[in-house]
Amino acid sequence: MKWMVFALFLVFGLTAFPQGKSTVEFKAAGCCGMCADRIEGALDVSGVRVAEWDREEKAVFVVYKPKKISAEAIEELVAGVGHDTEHFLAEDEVYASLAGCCQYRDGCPGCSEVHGEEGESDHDHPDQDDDRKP
Ligand SMILES: [Cu+2]
Repeated sequence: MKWMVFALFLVFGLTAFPQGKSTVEFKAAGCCGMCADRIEGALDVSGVRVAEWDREEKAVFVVYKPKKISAEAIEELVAGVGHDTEHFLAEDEVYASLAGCCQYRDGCPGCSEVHGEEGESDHDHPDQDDDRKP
């Protein structure tokens, strides 16, 4: 009898993500907290439940509804605001419009001066990142 309870528990544990949610994680280039805001902002769309960009890992973790949006489309959204991902490259024009400290292709040149060592959140640039999706 005990094993049955355990088995049931296991089954329910595995289906703890109801309503057909999926997760995806992919690399996305970026530098700082502004990049995080930009990337996460781009993923503030219908079908995406959770979007988090990890600055250390340079990776985006996303919880989404596969019925509404595909993992591919999610990556494209990130590339669309200027951040290269595993499978999509941002357009040069969009990339060029990123704030100086977000120029990750040049090794994030402005980051150390602008943000210091740990200054992730206490910087505020003029609104240069209004290139988000409507
Ligand atoms: Cu940045």
